[in-house]
Amino acid sequence: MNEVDPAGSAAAPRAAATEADFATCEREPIHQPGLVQPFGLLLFVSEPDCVVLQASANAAAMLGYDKVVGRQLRDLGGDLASAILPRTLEPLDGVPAVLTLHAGADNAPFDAMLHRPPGGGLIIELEPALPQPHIARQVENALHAFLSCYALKPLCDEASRVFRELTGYDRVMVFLFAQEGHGEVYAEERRPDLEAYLGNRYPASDIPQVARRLYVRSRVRVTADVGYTPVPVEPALNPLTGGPLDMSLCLLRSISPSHIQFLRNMKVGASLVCSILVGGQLRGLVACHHDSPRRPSFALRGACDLLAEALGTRIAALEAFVQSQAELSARRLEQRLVEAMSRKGDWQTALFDNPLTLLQPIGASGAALLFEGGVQTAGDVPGTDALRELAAWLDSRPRAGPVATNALREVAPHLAALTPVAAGVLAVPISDSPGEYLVWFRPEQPRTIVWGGDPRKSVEIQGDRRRLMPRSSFAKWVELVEGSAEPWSPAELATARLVGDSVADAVVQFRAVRLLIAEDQLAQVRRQVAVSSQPLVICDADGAIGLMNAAMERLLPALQGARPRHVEELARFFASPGEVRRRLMELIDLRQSWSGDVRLADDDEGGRPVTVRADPVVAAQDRVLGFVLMFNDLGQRKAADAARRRFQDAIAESHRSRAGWLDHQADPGFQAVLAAVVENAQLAALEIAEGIEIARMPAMLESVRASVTRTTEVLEMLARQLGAPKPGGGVGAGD
Ligand code: BLA
Repeated sequence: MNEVDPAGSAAAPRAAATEADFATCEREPIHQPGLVQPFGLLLFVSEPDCVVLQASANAAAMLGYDKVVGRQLRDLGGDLASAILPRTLEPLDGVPAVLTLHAGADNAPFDAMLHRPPGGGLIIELEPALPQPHIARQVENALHAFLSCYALKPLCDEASRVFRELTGYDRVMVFLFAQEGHGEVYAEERRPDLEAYLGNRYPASDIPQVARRLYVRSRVRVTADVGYTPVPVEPALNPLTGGPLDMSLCLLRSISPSHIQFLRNMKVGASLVCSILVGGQLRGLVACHHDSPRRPSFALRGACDLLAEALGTRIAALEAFVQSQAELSARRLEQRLVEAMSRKGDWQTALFDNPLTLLQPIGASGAALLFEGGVQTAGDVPGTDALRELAAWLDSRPRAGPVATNALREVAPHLAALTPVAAGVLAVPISDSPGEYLVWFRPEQPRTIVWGGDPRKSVEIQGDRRRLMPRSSFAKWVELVEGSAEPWSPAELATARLVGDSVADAVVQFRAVRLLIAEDQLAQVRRQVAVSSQPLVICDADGAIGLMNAAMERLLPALQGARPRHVEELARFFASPGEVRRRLMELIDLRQSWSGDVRLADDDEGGRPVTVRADPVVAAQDRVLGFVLMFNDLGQRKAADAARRRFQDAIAESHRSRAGWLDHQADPGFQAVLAAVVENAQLAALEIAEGIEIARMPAMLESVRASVTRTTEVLEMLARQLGAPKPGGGVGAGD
């Protein structure tokens, strides 16, 4: 899990051991010690002729001969050769074959194991036969018991109980490795008078990596008598390979002296240890210790092998279950995000309206979303400024999936003040933009760690040499760990990653939708601006013209299709280009607004006057988005004003000249009609002046004026034709 910060190991002891000390341990070729334990004998024979090439020094005596090396297998008594021969058809390179046979001068019963080491030949291990206990029933019950455990702790408790009942050893420990390498006695069953090791932690160096690698292949190890004297294999070298015999899969392999020393220091007389493999990886050991020497039968070893295998499988199943639960809760959250997005276009409240769904799957006490400069939080979190500092720190790190630590101050000392609420930080990026994260928090939890002996004391100085030595004191050594939170589990990390992925998807979707909406709005506004009668130029922060509307193009007939690209290019269309350019430069470079009168450079019309209003458009944080330049054709305005004046004059005039006569001579009916006509015309003129484009105003007013004049003339003509006024009569009224 390389994206996970090594700060997870905050609780590892500052062991005085150096790399070099560990290297010495790691270099020991424990799989080819050239020695066996004396509770059995080893023969290494050639194939297919089955001549003994190497043998443990105790072999001849145990079989009752002078010597065995160089002899045919069939000359070594009993049914040794005939029992073994049929089994040699099997590959025997991964799992040894187990059989019972008779051998030696006395035709004695032996339990035998048979396998092929790398480089060829057959290794035969013989142990004086032991009565085989009937344990099938017990094993079956144990398997059922494992299957009814739904959490790791009860499962391991059950395992230690089952192993102790089955093996009868004084102490059984389920020893689990942490990701950082150290191990912990996670479950224990022991003789009541023995000191408890439950909960003790042991540094990684107590079980070197070479041993851990070996234990993946050889699943059961027996130390029948810790006080044994190792027996050499003779001759020392394997004639087929020229090197020491590879005894990786030998049950009789002599155990490393370092570990024997360890067991002696621990006052252990015998051990039986099984590997716990989860998904092919060594996750821990079931270690059975006995006060006095003890040799387990083949059947018992087989049963232990099987149960350890079942234990590993059950752990894998439980972890898969936890994982699938985590995935389920992440999926539920995703579902809510998707729903909220499509219903309200808002995914953020979906995350925060029910904080438990965000916090519980990760086991966090607080969470914060940092998105587009905003901060949303749930539960216990640091303050907003601190969150931004945290985001800046996250930004400064390589971007590769989640960042997790359970001791923030160790990886980011400048954030040490956050320790009480945020010693544990688990952050997932939710976009490729800096500062955008979903972060979970855990508070500091001062803890005591009980080490099974001072973890720093495994180094001994011998003369001028430092050596890593098996511990001699197992007295509990308590370490107080501060500044750290409960570490994030692999399942929690996986869930966080899933939730982060969902949120990242929502963010992308959200932004895509927003882009569509913005583009639509932009197009709409662009259309509106484009058809506006107000001449207008819009340019970006550098002065590049983004939009010049049709009214502007009409204002500048000199353009003739040559569209200026930069706002400064507009200067040449004005009568005083130098002045205009200076104003435009001040606008773009200094953000100086400009409003004033200028003249256009079209000399045929003698330079129409226009007004200019040019302003920068400033967004948040003084960022200039661009500039808007609006023009007003003073020529048009002046023409319109003149038209309006002409209109008023004309109306007044026609009223004076005609109405004079009408007023005095005409029928009062005609007078009322004339008043209505004038009023109507004036109203029309008002509407025209307010409502229509300034350029068209003079013509419209002129037409209204003309029609009023005509109406007045017609009226007067009518009045005159009708001759003398009819007293009290109206226009055609009543007839
Ligand atoms: C092996 N060390 C082991 C094994 C255990 C431990 C369980 C595996 C033994 C087996 O599978 O048979 C350690 N046993 C423990 C611990 C407890 C326990 C911690 O019961 C606690 C209750 N050991 C050291 C040092 C070195 C070392 C300092 O302490 C190195 C110099 C070496 N340990 C070491 C080696 C082996 C080992 C080399 C492999 C033994 C072998 O399989 O040959």
